[in-house]
Amino acid sequence: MAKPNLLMVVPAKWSALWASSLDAVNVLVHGRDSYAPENVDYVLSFRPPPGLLKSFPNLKAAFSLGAGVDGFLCDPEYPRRVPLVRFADKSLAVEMAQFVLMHVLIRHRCQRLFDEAQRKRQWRQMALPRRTEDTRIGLLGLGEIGSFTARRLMELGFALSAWSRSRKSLPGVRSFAGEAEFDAFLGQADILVCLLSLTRKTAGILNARTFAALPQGAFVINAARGGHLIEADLIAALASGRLSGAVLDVFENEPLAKASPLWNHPKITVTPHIAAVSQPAIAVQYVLDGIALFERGQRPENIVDVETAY
Ligand code: NDP
Ligand code: OXD
Repeated sequence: MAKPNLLMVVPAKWSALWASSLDAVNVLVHGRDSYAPENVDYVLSFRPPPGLLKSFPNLKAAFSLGAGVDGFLCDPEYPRRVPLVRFADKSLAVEMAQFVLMHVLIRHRCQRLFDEAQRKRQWRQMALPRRTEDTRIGLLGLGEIGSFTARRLMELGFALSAWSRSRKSLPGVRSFAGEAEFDAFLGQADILVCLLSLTRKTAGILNARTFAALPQGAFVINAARGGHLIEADLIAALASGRLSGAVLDVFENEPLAKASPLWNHPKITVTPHIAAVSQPAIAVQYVLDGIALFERGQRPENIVDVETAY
């Protein structure tokens, strides 16, 4: 039987890694190899050029290199009959939890103050300004990554709540659901962590109205997508003191432009979309396993609902 053709629409460093390790499929690299559109059986990408996928009449499935699939579904011409499989590996949840815990602790333990004191050779002792159990962390999104992160934060003793589309029953996490409970959720979140999928409904959700509903001096971590944040609203909320600081791992335009005011804002920590990076070896296996299932007439887990867009 002929091997299926997998078209990789990925940066060059990825295609080199993958091409050598795939025996079960023929690998085609977009932009490098010539191919007939009707011969493309599967596609792997993070953000394919809009309109590309609809040009493959025999496409059997698309695989996302990331957990978020907004890079596919922002294409208004995405062929909705084609199953879209997302990379929802535990490794992403582990790495994201590490990222969130690190920044929550830097904030909670006032580490930036101690860095400053060290530079000035000051021996500056103090107790935590707020007890851990009184520090309320609000997670926007309690999916695969959000729920794993919530458990790790709870183990450290923080007070946890989460807002999602559907009601959750995760022990120790106060669940808020839907738009009707959004403001109540915000009103008790000292540290707001965005781990939502990016959809039409969640785009721009980190905006002036949201910041105004948080407790005075709240702290914001966005590790989901740049499209969740209205950057100008964040800068205004930091200037007015409504927010005390922010950590941003994701941006509307990546890489972040050299001229962006976010880079050297004194109250913002910028990281280059590294909160949870898909590991090539694990991702290779996820795609091979998924293709094997499709070829046997079965469907893998983690097929995205194109209606809800996550
Ligand atoms: P999931 O699909 O498992 O979870 C998404 C969560 O968002 C769910 O809890 C869902 O609610 C909630 N949600 C979606 N739409 C709404 C809405 N309209 N109102 C309220 N809640 C909503 O995704 P993951 O946890 O796997 O990943 C989350 C995101 O993290 C990804 O989409 C990606 O953007 C980002 N990410 C970022 C990385 C980085 O390196 N910075 C790495 C990996 C992921 P419900 O549970 O009720 O359906
Ligand atoms: C993802 C990402 O969605 O890397 O997995 O951002």
